[in-house]
Order: sequence, then structure tokens, then C-alpha cells
Amino acid sequence: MVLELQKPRPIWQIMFSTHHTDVGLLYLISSLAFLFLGGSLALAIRAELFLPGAQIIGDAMTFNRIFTVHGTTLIFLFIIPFASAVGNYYVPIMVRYKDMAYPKLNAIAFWMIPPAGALIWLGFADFTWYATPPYSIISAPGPAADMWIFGLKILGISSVLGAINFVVTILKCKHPDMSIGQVPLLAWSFLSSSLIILVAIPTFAAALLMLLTDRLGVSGFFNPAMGGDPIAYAHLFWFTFHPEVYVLVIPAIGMMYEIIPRFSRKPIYSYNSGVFAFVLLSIVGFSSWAHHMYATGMSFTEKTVFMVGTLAAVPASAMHVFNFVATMWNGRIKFSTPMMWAVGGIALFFSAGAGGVANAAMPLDFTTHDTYWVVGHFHLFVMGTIAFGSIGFLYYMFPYVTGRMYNETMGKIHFIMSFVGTVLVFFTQHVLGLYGMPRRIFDYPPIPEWIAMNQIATVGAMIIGVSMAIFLANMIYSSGKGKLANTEDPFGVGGKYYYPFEAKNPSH
Ligand code: HEM
Ligand SMILES: [Cu+2]
Repeated sequence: MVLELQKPRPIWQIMFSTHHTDVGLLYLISSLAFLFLGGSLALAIRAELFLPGAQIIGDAMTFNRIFTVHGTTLIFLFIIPFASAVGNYYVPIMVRYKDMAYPKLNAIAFWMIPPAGALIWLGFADFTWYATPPYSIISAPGPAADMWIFGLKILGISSVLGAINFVVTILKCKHPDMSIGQVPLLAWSFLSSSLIILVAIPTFAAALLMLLTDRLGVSGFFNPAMGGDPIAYAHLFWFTFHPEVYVLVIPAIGMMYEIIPRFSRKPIYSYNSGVFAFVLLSIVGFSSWAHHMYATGMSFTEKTVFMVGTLAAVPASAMHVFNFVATMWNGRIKFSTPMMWAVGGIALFFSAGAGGVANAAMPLDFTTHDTYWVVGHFHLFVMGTIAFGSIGFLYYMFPYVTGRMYNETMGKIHFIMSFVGTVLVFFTQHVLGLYGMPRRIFDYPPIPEWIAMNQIATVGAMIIGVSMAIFLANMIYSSGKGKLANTEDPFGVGGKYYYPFEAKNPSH
């Protein structure tokens, strides 16, 4: 069963198509392009921090621009569109429908991404991915800042359109013989993350609009000089973006729910707890946004409420980990490349979660807030779990998309190097935070511990960089020249790979 590139087709046929596998392919290719673009900026940042003093990036302003675009790109132009790629391919198939519910809307949602990406990259704004006022309204130079705001606005609309499509496809278009309790967990992950998007994004859309009118000088929502309150922006921002971290992680967990039972040759240990944990996470995700704001002068009671609200998410995440381990327990595990990425991702999920609990404890957070600890924490999630799950899944779907097999040895080398690199970079950043190194700095004093830790982190990043070059070479070479895959069972784990559906979903 080959989904996509079975017969070579002119590129414009794919570009103007609204079929879910074609739109999925567009999402896939553009998100991977942004992975490499955003990743190169990360290497530049790490090279700069290898030693105190200016290394390769001329000045602090350029540095700020680089890391703003790095973060914005990898979160909004890689992780989220990558998830949409997977959702586009699999959700209609899993719910046994011919396409997404609204195919044209689906293509439009994709086509909003390239212009948004262009605005973000051509603008090269400098105010970090928070766009925190008052800086972002008073001094951030235009048009960069305005281009970033417009870019994010477009991406927000695109996410909302995509989410509506997933919700309707799953709830209304699933095959009548299939109850919602039979929908595979990967599709459930899209249902829950889409519902979070629909609740969270409008808040940020409003905040962006207020930010823009503030910048134009016609309002003063967040401008203290006009009686506004920058902390109000922080609330609106985190009300969206704390839940948004679950939008990022839930599809990656859904992908692991595909990979782990397959390569353990056992059914998932508990489907019901998987569904329950997705739904629970999407609800409790909204009870914790102010844990990003312990240092803004909230009352003790408020902080306690948000600390408890944050900890409520822990059992829900732990349920997934338990479910994965229980599935692997006594399984006949085959460690092909996708399985290695998934298992590595779980291990890092566990470590990152432990760091999250430390952050959530507000007295501890006072020592780590705005240090490299936080950078280490969230990167362990975004790289160690979300990117690992996504890359593992990319290897998993590769034979179905291209009809060919990737090179297994290169895939494994890619995994091992990335795993080692990830541990070196992000564990070290936690330690750097404990040594007091603030985040978002271009230069630092020559404190021996800081230098040593930064060097380890930079070496780790370079290892990841090399592994990504191997990955790219493998993908390009294998999609043209790789050996033909047995699409019934490309990984030789036995059993049919797919859900009950016939040949290619019909075009219409
Ligand atoms: C599910 C995956 C998770 C992701 C993707 C994630 C992502 C993030 C991000 C992006 C930030 C930093 C925001 C910034 O300042 O730029 C952050 C900070 C934080 N995270 Fe997580 N997180 C996750 C899970 C958790 C969990 C499970 C907890 C708690 C149990 C947690 C607690 C915190 C806290 C308290 C902070 C704020 C730290 C500070 O600024 O002082 N996170 N996380
Ligand atoms: Cu949070």
C-alpha cells in the first residue's frame, strides 16, 4: 500500500491537489525544510556560546534575531506542520473516510504556512518567541516585529482551520460501523490536540491584535505609559501557550502509540487509559498557565493554585509512559529505527517530566526561572520527545510514502548520535541553569564552569548537526534509489500494518 509517490507526477499536480495524502506530503516536505533551516540557526547559537566574547555572530541584536527566528521556526513551522502532515495522511484512513472533511479548507490551511514562514524569516524579529511588552511595543524595530506578528496571526488561523477539519473528520466522517471507542489512538491524539487549539488559539489571536494596535499607538493595552499592563499580555500569552505545549506533545505521543505496539508485536496495553490520558491532558493543560509567571508578583494563594493545577498534568503524562512500558513488557520487540526513536523519546520524556515537576514547585522555580535550566527543560521536551517521536514516525511512514526503504544502518546511526547529542546539550543546560547562567544572553563572563558546560553543550549540538546531515542524505538517496519496500510489512514484524481499509483512498 503506497500512499504517495508510487508513480512520478509533476510537482504542480501535488501542489494544486486537495487530496489528503497530497496535502500531507506538502506539509511533510515544508516542515522538514523548516527543521533544517531552524536547526542551522541553533548551530549558530551554540557556536557563538562556545566561548565568552563574540565568536561568529557580530552583535547582540543579530543574536536576538537569530534565536527568535530559531524558536518560532521550529515550533510553528516544523513541529506543528509535521503533526498536520501525519494527521493528513493517517486520520482519514484511520476513521475510514475518503478524505478530510473539508479538502479545500485543508489545502488552504497548508498554503497559509509558506507566506507566514516568509514573513517570519524575512522580518527576522528580535523580541523572542514571547514578543514581551513593553519592549515589543515601544522599541522592537519594525517592520520585523510587525512581520512576525502577521506571520503568527496567519499561522494561528491555519492551525484553527486544520483543527476544525480534524474534529469534523473524526467525529462526523468516521465510518458508521466504527464507534468513537474504536478510533485508533493516533486519531484520538489529533482530536484532543485540535480541541485544545480551538480553545487556546483565539486568546493569543486577540493578544496579537492588541499588540499590533499598541505598536501603532492607537491603544495602550500593554503599554504602561498609557496605563496598560504588560503582565496582562503574559497571562494571555501563557493561557494559550501552556496548553499549546500539549498540542505539540500529544500528536507525538499518538505516533508512539502506533510505533510501540507494532514493534513490540503486542496490542497496546490499555487503549482506554490512552484515550483517558489524552482527554485529561487537554483539560488540565488549561489549569496551569501561570506557572510561567511565579516571578511576576502573584499572591501566595494564586501561586499555590497554579502549582496544584500544574501537578494535575503529571498523572496524565505518567499514564502514557506506563502504558508504553506495559506494552513493551514481555513483547517480542524488534528495534528497527522507528522503535529506537520512540523508546529514546519515552526515556527523555520521563527525564524532562521530572524537570517539569521541579519547575512547577514554585520555591524551586525561583532559583531556576529565566536561567538555562528552563531552556534545558523545554528543549528536552521539544527535541527529546516531540522531535524524537516525529522523526521516528517519519522513518515509520517512509516506505508507505515512497514505496522504498531507507537505509537502516544510517537510521540507527542517526538515532544514536542524536540521542547522545541531546543528552549532552540539554542535560548540561539544566546544570548551567543551576550554576546561574541566565538564558537569552549573547555573551557571558569567563566563569570556568560556564565555559566548560557551554562547550559540552556546543559539542553535543554539533553531533546532532552531523547526524541530521546523515538523515538528510539517507532520505534523499533512499526516496530515489532505496531498495523497494515490501509495503505489506516493510519492517518484517508480521501482521498487517494498516487499519482495515483497502487500496489507496479514492481521489475525488
Ligand atoms: C508536555 C511537554 C512539555 C513541553 C513541550 C513543555 C514546554 C515548556 C516550555 C516551552 C517552557 C518554557 C517557556 C519559556 O520560558 O520560553 C516550559 C517551562 C515550564 N514548564 Fe514545561 N513543558 C512540558 C511539560 C511540563 C510539565 C509536565 C511540567 C510540570 C509538571 C512543566 C512545567 C513547566 C514550568 C513550571 C515552566 C516554567 C519555568 C520557568 O519559566 O521558570 N512543563 N515548558
Ligand atoms: Cu507551562
